[in-house]
Amino acid sequence: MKILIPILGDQLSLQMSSLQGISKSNSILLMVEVDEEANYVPHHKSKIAYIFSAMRHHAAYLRAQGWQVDYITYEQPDNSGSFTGELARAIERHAPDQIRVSEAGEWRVKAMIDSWGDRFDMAVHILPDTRFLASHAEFESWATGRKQLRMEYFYRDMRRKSGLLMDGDKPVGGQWNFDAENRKPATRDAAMPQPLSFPPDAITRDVIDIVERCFGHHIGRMERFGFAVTRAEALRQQAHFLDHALAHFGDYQDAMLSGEPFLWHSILSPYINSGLLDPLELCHEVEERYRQGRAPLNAAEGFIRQIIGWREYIRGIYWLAGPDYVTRNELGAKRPLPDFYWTGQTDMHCLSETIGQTIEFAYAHHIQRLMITGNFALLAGIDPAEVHKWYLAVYADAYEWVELPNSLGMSQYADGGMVASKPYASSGAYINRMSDYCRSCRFDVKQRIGPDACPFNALYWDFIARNDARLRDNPRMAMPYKNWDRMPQADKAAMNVQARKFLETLG
Ligand code: FAD
Ligand code: DLZ
Ligand code: SF4
Repeated sequence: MKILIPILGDQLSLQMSSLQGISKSNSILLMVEVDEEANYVPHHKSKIAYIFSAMRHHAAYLRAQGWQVDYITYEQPDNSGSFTGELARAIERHAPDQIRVSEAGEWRVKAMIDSWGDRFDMAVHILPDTRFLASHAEFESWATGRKQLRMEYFYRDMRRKSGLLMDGDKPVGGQWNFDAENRKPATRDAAMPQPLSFPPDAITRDVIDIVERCFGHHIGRMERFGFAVTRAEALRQQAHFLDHALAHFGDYQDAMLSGEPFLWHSILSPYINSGLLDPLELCHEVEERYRQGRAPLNAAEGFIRQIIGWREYIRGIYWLAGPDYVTRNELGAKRPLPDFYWTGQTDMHCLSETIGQTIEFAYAHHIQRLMITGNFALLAGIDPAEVHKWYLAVYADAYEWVELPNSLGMSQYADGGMVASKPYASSGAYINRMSDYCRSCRFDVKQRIGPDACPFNALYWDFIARNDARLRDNPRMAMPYKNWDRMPQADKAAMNVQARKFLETLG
C-alpha cells in the first residue's frame, strides 16, 4: 500500500496527524511551493520568504528522519501553480493507493481537499489537526445553547482540560485572569529585550532572491530578514523569550513605544502557526518558569491565556461561523482602505509607526493591530473585507483561521459581537495613555476641532453618532452614549464637520 501525504506550508511539524502510525518506507510526503498559495492575497515578501525557507528546511529535516519527500520548488518549470495540480502530477509520478492529509487550516483549502476523492477516484483520508487543545466537536458542543460566546468561560475549560496553572480544580493564585494588572504603559529601558535575528543561510538567501524576482511588487522589505526557519532556531527564540521577556510580558502587554516594535512580546506566532513550535509545550515551559519563581503569575497567566484562551477560541469561532463569515459587515462600512496602509505614509504618527514596522518586519503586536490600524479602520468606516485582506497579507503569522476572526470580528465588529462584546473603538486618549506616539506627532491629541486636532478624536465621536441605532443598546457602550448625549449640540455638529473633512482627505 503506497500512501501519498501532502504536507501544507503550515504543517511543518513531525507531530502532524498525517505522519502518525504509518511506515516511512511506504509513504511519500509531498511539499509544494505554489503560486495559488503565494498569491491568494499579496503576502508580505518576508512572509513568503519565511514560509518557503521553513518548508525547504523542514523537507531536509524530514529526509534526515528517514521520510521520502517529493519537493516542488516555486520555479520548477512544470510547476502547475496549485495544490490540486501538483497532487495530480505527483499521483502520476508515484501511483499511490491512497492519499492521507491533515485537515487544512481554512475553508478555501478545505474545499479543495474535500474535492480530491472524486477528482482522483482514490481514498483520501483527512485527519484532524491535533495541534489544538479543543477539537471542532468540543468547541461546537461548548458553544451550543449559549446566548453569548465569551472567551473567558471557554478559557477556564481549557485551563481545566490542560491542567495548566491549576491547583487541583482551582486556578493558581485563586483567580482565573490577572488582566487588570497587565495594562501598564512602558518607558524606554536599556534592559529591554530584542528578539533574536537569524542571519539567512544559503537556502534562505536563495528563497529571498526568488521572492525579490517574483514578488518584488508586494509590500515589505527583506533587508533585515531574521526569521527563524527551522525548529531548532525557533526553539532558540522561544528560550530567549522565556529568559528575557516573559517576566515583563504581562505588565507591558498593551504598551507601545516609538522605534520599539517588539517590547516584551514573544514574536513566536509565525513559528507556532506554521508548526515549528508546539503551543502546549510552550505553555508548559511558561508555567515551569512561574513555578520556579522566574516569572510572576500575571505574566505566566497572561501568556498562557493568549494561547489556550484566545488562540483556541479564535480558531473555534472561525470554524463555527462558517465560510460566509468573511462576508459579514454588521456596521455597513464601505470606505476603501486608504493607500497609506501599504506605504506607511501618513502624518498620524501612531499609524506611520505601526505600518512602518509592519513593512520592515511583517510584525506588529496585538495592541498595535487592534488599537492603531484596526481602531482607525473601524472609526473611518473602512470595508471590513478590505481590512481583512490587508491583515492576511501583511503579517508573517497570518493564516485565515486566526486572522479573520481577529480582524473582521474583534477589531472591526463586523460580526455584530460574536468575538467582541463591544467595538474596540477609542479616541486618541487611549493611544496617548498606552504609548509615546503622540509626543512625536504633528497632531495634538488633546484637540478635537481644528487643523491640528488628532483625527482619532472627531472620528471616534462620528463613529458613536453614526452607529447610534446599532450600538446604543449594548450595555458596554452605555458610557460613550451617556457622554455623547451630554455633549452640546454645537460641539456635536463641529465634530461631525471635522470628521467629514478628514474623511474626504482619505480619498
Ligand atoms: P505575544 O503577544 O507574545 O502573544 C503570545 C501568543 O499568543 C502569540 O504568539 C499568539 O500565538 C497568541 N495570541 C495572542 N493573541 C492572540 C489572538 N487574539 N488570537 C490568536 N492568537 C493570539 N495572530 C496570529 O497568529 N495571526 C494573525 O493573522 C493575527 N491577526 C490579527 C489581526 C488583528 C486585527 C488582531 C487584533 C490580532 C491578530 N492576531 C493574529 C493576534 C495577535 O495580534 C498576534 O498573535 C500577536 O501579535 C503575535 O505576536 P507575538 O507572537 O509576539 O504575540
Ligand atoms: C501562506 C503560504 C504560502 C505563501 N505559500 C505556500 C506554498 O507555496 N505552499 C504551501 O504548501 N503553503 C503555502 N502557504 C501556506 C498555506 O496557504 C497554508 O498551509 C494553507 O492555507 C492551509 O490552510
Ligand atoms: Fe495618533 Fe492622534 Fe496621537 Fe497623532 S496625536 S499619534 S494621530 S493618536
